[in-house]
Amino acid sequence: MPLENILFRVEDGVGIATFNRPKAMNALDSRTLREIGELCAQVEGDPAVKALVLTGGEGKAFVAGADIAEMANLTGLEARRFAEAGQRTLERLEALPVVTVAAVNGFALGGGCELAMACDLIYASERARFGQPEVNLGIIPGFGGTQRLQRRVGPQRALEMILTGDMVDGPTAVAWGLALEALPPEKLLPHAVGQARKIASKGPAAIAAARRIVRATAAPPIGPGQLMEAESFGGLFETEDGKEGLKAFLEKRPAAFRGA
Ligand code: CO8
Repeated sequence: MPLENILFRVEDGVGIATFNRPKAMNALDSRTLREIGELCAQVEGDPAVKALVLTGGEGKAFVAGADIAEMANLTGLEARRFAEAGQRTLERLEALPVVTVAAVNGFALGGGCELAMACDLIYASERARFGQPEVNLGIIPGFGGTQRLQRRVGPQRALEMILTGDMVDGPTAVAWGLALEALPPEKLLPHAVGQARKIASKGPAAIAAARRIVRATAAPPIGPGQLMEAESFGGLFETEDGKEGLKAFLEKRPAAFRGA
């Protein structure tokens, strides 16, 4: 499958994947999700790629979430399947044999924040905005956000972000442990690629072992939580509020939730 919504190049052993769907703020539609799978296949199959950096380039967005236009008319079952497909894709990204680095240049919202959190290391631009704004749409995170966010920032902060839908800037993300550093925009990608290149220069078996051990022991597995997340995510698409929230975004008006 040719990559259209992701530009991919390899420089000195570091793969640089740039999301490139500017008309929708790099939102993840099902094609882009499949392209992330294809990107993983390319990295898995190419020993010349020793590290992977994900970025939204110089635009306003890293990735502004799952594609709301595509989600708006899904049934509960279809929404659950879409959430599961996203969860599997991010698990595959997380399981890549090489280190993964997110260079978050701008909006990393919903599925975009979840995508960044599936990477080993997150560096942010001072202009970055992280958030899980799904409640504004009458739904919840569906690509593992209820699980990975609390493992990064602790359950209380995660709950605050998920319940308010508020965005946080790069420096705040650093203060909370969501990102490692907040850099001036022009320094972000060079820094992220530099760190990736440094790691890529070490022994691959040592890097793989360290990643495996830290991952396996840092926190309980996310599988059971992701199952609950996908079930609830699908269920919310059957509610009036879920339908209203998604429709309101597309109609550029505030949602009128009724508790139904
Ligand atoms: N999906 C589709 N289109 C989008 C999205 C998105 N997530 N985000 C932005 N766009 C589009 C806008 O509709 C707009 O299109 P158009 O020009 O045709 O009107 C264009 O991008 C530019 O957006 P704005 O005009 O809104 O630009 P602003 O600079 O005013 O605002 C924001 C930028 C803050 C990023 C704003 O666009 C926004 O709030 N976007 C939505 C963010 C959001 O709610 N993300 C979460 C989505 S839900 C999710 O990710 C759940 C993950 C699990 C999914 C499981 C699948 C079933």
